[in-house]
Parts: sequence; C-alpha cells; structure tokens
Amino acid sequence: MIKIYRDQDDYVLQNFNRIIRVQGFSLDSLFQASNPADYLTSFFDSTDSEPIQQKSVIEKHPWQAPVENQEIWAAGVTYMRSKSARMEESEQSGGDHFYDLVYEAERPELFFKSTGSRARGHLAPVCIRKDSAWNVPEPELTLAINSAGHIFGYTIGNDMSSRSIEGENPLYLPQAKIYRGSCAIGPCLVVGNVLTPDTKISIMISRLANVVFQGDTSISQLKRTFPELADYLFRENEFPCGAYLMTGTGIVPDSGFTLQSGDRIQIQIEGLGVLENEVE
Ligand code: DO4
Ligand code: MG
Repeated sequence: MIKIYRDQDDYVLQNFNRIIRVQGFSLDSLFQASNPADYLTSFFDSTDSEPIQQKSVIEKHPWQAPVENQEIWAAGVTYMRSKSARMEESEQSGGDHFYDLVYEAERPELFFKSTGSRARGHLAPVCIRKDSAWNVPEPELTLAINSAGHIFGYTIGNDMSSRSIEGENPLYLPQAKIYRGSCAIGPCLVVGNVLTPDTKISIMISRLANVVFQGDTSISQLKRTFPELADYLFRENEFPCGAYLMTGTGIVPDSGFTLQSGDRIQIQIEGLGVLENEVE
C-alpha cells in the first residue's frame, strides 16, 4: 500500500515507515500507467528521492487535493440513509419519488462534481452557498479509476451539498452540488487493497469546542458495487487522465442540522486517514 500526498510543488510518497519527497512524479502518469504499482516503485528505487524523517509532519500538513487532470464525479442515493433523507427534504416539492426510483433502478445516479483545480485539499476551507439555508457535508469513499476504467486506489471525499436547493426541485441538483468550495478530497491517494467489506466511514463536526454532529456507517451498507459504479461512469465516456468517483453518502445529519461558518469537519475512513476542512 502506498500513500501519495500532493504538496505545493511536488509529491510525498509513503510506503508504511518509508516516506520520500519525489521529483518528476505526476498523477496524470499514474492514472495512465498500465501498472500503477510499478510506476510508484520506481520512485522508491530512485536515488533522487529525498527521505523524510518525521512521520508526524504528515498529519498536520495542509496537503493539496491529490488531483491533476482527473475529473471528479459522484454517485448518489447508494445508501438507504441517503434515499430516506432526500425523500424527506423533497417531499413538499413532490420530488421524493425520484429518489425511491433511482435507489431501486439498475442505472445508478452519477453526476459531475468538480474539476481538479476547483477541489480543496486537507485543511483547506470548504464553503456553503450564501443563497442556501440548509447545508451539510457528505463523507464519501472515493474511487481512483485509471484511464482504462480500473479502480486502483482510494481517497476520502466531501460532497458538500445544499439540501434546501436540492429539496426545492431535483433539477436544481447541479446548483446544490457544484459551487465554489463544494468539493474536498484527500488527505492522500492510497494505492492498493486497503478496504475490507466492513471498512468504517465516520464524521465529526465541531463548533467551537463542541461536537455538534457525529455519525458513522460502513461500506457494507452500500447498495451497489464499486466496479458497477465505475463501469457506468466509463460507459460511452472517455477519461484520458482517469477520474475520481465519490461513491455516495451513508451519513446524513437529522433535518434540524445545518452547517455554519467556522465548523470543523473531520471525515475518517479506515486505512485512508482523516480529511479535515473548516467551513469558510
Ligand atoms: O440525489 C442527489 C445526490 C445524492 C448524493 O450526493 C449522495 O447520495 O451522496
Ligand atoms: Mg453525495
């Protein structure tokens, strides 16, 4: 298992206790490589790579999102909890039935979320829309899919969402989902098999010194398989530099909760680390 952290001007790679800063590394090349493990190993073999001693530096560092020219897409209504929360928020507008249908349908809901340059990294601010009264983070296991359509790694995603705009009309989904600071991913890209069928996803939201929401789920609650989601994304589409695919949220706070400026969001996924962002 190798972790890839994107810094300001270069990359840091971690293979358990071995941490190196590397030159000439590119995520685009990794996503295009027929064997990502070989591409990564070549940097550990290179004498140009600079070893880093302190492991503690990794957690506290404001890493950039591990993205170059990958588009970031998202799947929706893949967990029962997402289906029920969305049916609740769209009941008044009459949009609730669509969520029920898509949960059961063969074709999943997939939507474009962000370009790489718009995505925020670990410890960068995320945003809520000024024209939205009801806002939540969505903690999502995120797949790294290479240009040939194969899943080769994982990261943590936060699909920041406006529940008031989405609830008003399902056709407003792009406005509820795509806006400045609505997508965070990181802290790193993990290449290798780190997931188990019960891998836990958890979230904690703190306001000043208080925890105002926490929740968890496990990927065993996901209705669809990861290859199924990746297959649909690559159906009749091309991703020359690969893509990231957020796999949907299984944790939605109760209706009374909305994010506020200054809230600290920490999303943890076993094996992948913690993605932390403050609301601007
Ligand atoms: O259907 C709207 C969006 C669903 C979503 O983002 C999710 O389930 O995570
Ligand atoms: Mg989502």
